[in-house]
Amino acid sequence: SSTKLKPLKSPIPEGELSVIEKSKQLAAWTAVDEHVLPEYRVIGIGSGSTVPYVVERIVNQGAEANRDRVFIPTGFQSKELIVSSGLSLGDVDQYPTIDVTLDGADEVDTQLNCIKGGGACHLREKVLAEAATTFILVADYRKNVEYLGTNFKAGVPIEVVPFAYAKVLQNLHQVLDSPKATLRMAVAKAGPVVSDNGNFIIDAPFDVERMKEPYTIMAQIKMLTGVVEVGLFCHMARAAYFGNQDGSITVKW
Ligand code: ABF
Repeated sequence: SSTKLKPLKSPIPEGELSVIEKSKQLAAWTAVDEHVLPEYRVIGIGSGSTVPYVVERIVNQGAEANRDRVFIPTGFQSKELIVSSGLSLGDVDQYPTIDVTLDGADEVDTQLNCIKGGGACHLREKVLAEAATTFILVADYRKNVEYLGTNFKAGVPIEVVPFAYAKVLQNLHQVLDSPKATLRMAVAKAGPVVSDNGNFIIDAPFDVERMKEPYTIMAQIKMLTGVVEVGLFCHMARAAYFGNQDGSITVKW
């Protein structure tokens, strides 16, 4: 299902934010207004460039509203965002049950399956998504697609233990029909990207037909020995909020 809400008056005067940034902010502000309820005490904060608008809106709820709340990060960037925003930081080992987690996505299909992990944080993101009673996605209009792989061409992010990365690459090339799977390299080829958990990331493109069954792909990859987590989140999100170019909001649920 999906619906288009009436345009929410943009919170920023024209010209101060790009259209994409404004659409991220609209999605984030609307999602917070609808899902970060006054009685919620434990809130999961995801990664990426849309989530700062989530935190901005939560801070706007006021010191009183946030006084007894604790915020759980999905990684180093998310932790820095929580701390720099003056919100109370908690750990998922202290708070294994989370009221609501809000996070970005690289792409979301009509069934709310999504590709996540463009920022190499999908293991902790999936932990917080699973620990949450309600998991909400926020994104700009580019992420709102019918089938995964439509816009996001980098492939499915896969976190692997360094010891097994070559073996997993071989499995992906020769068994799971992803011949272009590659180890994600850091900027300027300084070496492989290393996740917050000390693991490597492989990006595995699949053809659009295969991406119509993301759960099947996720299960096949997850079974490969050495794989820690797959950046396909299937049947986990309660709703997805997309800001549109015209200032309206699309909600999928
Ligand atoms: C994070 O946000 C990652 O899973 C994903 O790669 C990223 C999306 O980034 P952005 O919000 O900047 O589009 O959740």
